[in-house]
Amino acid sequence: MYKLTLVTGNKGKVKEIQAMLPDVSLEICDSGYPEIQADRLEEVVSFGAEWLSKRIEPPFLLDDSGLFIESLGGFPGVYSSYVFRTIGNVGILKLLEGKARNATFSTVLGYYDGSLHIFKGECNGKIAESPRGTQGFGFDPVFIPEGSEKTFAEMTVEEKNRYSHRSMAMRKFIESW
Ligand code: ITT
Repeated sequence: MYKLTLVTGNKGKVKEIQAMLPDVSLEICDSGYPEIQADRLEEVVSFGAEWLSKRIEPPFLLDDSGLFIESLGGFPGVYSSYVFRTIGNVGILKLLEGKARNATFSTVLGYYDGSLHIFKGECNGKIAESPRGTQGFGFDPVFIPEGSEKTFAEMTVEEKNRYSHRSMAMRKFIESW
């Protein structure tokens, strides 16, 4: 069976990525990497991949994602992890009171096999009025993808993979692999 190292400490990402690679044995590396302060997810992934390439055996895959809310000027974006840990979904809903709710979820995957290949996926949608659902992780209870009435947290992994930013980036990666 083909082996691939996935660098993440997020078990939700592992489930979604494994579901799209049924014939691949994923080896999880949860040692992390420095997530630099940058304006774009691509920069975070490039720096992380470069740093990891000196420490772990290629090939490996890493995923940096963020939620970009239009009426908040793209916030939390590259700060999504910090914002989730601090104000969380409830804080996001408070910030959005009386504001437009359009948002985009983005994933940038970096595949490093001696050189770096970047794959980006985006999912447009809106922020729910209140959290709904118990599946998934992170901002899933408050994000409704275009074309659905459900939040990501009301979907199974397979359903979420029909819409999500991560699955779109994964499809691009799989095609090129
Ligand atoms: P890594 O170890 O892979 O870096 P992480 O959880 O720190 O895992 P990110 O920096 O990519 O991941 O994600 C930023 C935040 O956005 C973090 O709080 C995640 O829980 C959340 N997030 C990422 N992808 C998501 C998704 O598909 N659905 C909901 N929340 C997501």
